Amino acid sequence: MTNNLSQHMGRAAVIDDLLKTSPIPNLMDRISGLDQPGGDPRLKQIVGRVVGDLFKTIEEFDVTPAEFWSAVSYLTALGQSNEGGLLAAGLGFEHFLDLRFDEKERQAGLAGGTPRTIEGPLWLADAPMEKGSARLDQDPEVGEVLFMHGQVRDTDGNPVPHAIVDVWHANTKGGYSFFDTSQSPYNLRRQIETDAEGRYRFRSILPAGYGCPPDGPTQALLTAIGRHGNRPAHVHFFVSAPGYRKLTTQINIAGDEYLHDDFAFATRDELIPGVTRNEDPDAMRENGLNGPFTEIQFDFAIHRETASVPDTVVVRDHAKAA
Ligand code: MBD
Ligand code: FE
Repeated sequence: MTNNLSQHMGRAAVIDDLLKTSPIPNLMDRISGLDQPGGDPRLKQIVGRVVGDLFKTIEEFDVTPAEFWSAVSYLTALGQSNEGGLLAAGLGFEHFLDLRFDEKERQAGLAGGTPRTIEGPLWLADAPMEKGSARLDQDPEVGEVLFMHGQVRDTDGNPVPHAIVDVWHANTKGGYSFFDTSQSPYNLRRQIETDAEGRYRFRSILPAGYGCPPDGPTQALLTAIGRHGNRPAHVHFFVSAPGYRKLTTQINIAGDEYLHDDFAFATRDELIPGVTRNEDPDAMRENGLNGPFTEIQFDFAIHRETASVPDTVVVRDHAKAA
């Protein structure tokens, strides 16, 4: 360790010496615009830090020009295939942002409530709005019927009527409508307004886990570092109501082989509800079904708005149908 550390320090010094051999004086300040009056001061600091850290990485690992240019090509391909958000999840950035949110809430004394976990890159704005209950599966796909229901409450246990439960999940092949054009727009996506008791309910089909596109740049990097690109089966939620902090979360389907091996690091113990398989013929008939179905009961606890903690509404680019 001492050796590593001194090697590292030695290399940092090497970088400074190397930069001084440049004919350009104050090279780092010029790269990041710090020697210019215009521009965003915070962005200058961040660009300078990131570029400097990458210079150090190149020096420390003696990165070859061929390796460097392959990384540039990689980023180009990543953008062209629109997988930036996918890689951000796979490299743990999105989970890391969650950890920072959690910590800020802890420091502000906010405790309890349903834990957050990552949004992921596959939400679609403006899913159809329904009151109280909804059916999410609108395409003729055969899958095990899922009934999910519960209540939205505040952290004191009071029901939150007229909250919006925005729910989205994959089909039985792990694909998300809109992004997977074999599905109709908004299949397996709805916004459900909770009733006067804060309750929501939906009928859908059990999702399969998600796998990164096998020929895409995200999977290519994961494979190159010996990782898989799979997520356990899950259902996403935004839960929001006026005067409350927006909750971004997911539930995982227990029993999935990737439950504790999610490539996006989103699993949390409190987000693995009990899953009941109902094979009672009377229950099937009552629900208009002729086969067994799965039931999940899950309540959400959301926090009241608090000025002392950063807002949980995350601003990021989102897909929008037509
Ligand atoms: C998903 O369905 C997902 O939720 C995440 C985080 C990344 C890729 C696909
Ligand atoms: Fe997902």
